[in-house]
Amino acid sequence: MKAFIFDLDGVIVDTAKYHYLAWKRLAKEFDFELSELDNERLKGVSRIDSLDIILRLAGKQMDQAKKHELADKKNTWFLEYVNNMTPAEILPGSVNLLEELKTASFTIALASSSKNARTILNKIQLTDYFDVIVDGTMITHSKPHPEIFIKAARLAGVPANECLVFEDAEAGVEAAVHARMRCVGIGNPDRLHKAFIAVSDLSRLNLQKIQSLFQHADTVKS
Ligand code: B16
Ligand code: MG
Repeated sequence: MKAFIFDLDGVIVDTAKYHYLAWKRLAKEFDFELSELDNERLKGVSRIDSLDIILRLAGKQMDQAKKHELADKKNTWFLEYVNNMTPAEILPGSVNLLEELKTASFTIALASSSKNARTILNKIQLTDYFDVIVDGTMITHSKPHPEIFIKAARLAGVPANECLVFEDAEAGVEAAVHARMRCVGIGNPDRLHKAFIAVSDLSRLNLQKIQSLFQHADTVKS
C-alpha cells in the first residue's frame, strides 16, 4: 500500500448525526418523519441525491428550483452544527493512525462526498495531515460511483491497487470496490460485507496490523 484514502463522515468524525438532525427538521416541513433507519441510506450520498431519496420515501414530488431551495436550507442548518464542532469530536483512533502514516511518509488522501469537507477538517484541525483532498465540489457522480476514489488516486499519483480506502457507508464501500481498491469498512461487518474487512472504528487498527493483514492476503493469493 502506498496511499491511504479516508472517507470523512463516519470514519474520522460523526457528522452523520448533524446531517440527520438537519434532514429530519427539513422533512418535517413536508410532514414526513425521517427515521434513523432511513437516514442510513443517506450516508455517503450527495446532498441533492439525499433529498431525492427522502422525497421518494415521503412520496413527494417537486421541481428542481424547489429542491435546490430545500437543499440550501438543510445545508444552512447543518453548518450551524458544524460551526460548533471541535477536535474533541474526532472519532477514536483517527489521529493515531494519521500520525503513524504521516511519520512513515505514506500518502494520505481524503475522499468525502461532502461539499463542506474542508470546513469540517479545519474545524477539527486535521487539514494538515492530508496530501490530497477530494470533496463534493470536485466530483460529478456521487458514491457508489467510483469517481471520487479514482480522482483521489490520480491526484496522489498512486495506482488503484496500491490504495487502501477506509469507508463507513455501503455506497462508499461499493465505490471503492468499483475503483478496484481494497477497502476497510468502518462499522457493522454484515452491512459492509463488500469490504475486505470491517472494524468498529479506527482504534482497532494500526499500521503494523494493516500491513500484516494485507501481506497475508497477498501471500494467500499468490
Ligand atoms: P454535504 P462522506 C457525506 O460525507 C455524508 O456521509 C452524507 O450523508 C452527505 O449527504 C454528503 O457527505 C454530502 O454532504 O451536504 O455537506 O455536501 O461520508 O462522503 O464524508
Ligand atoms: Mg462516510
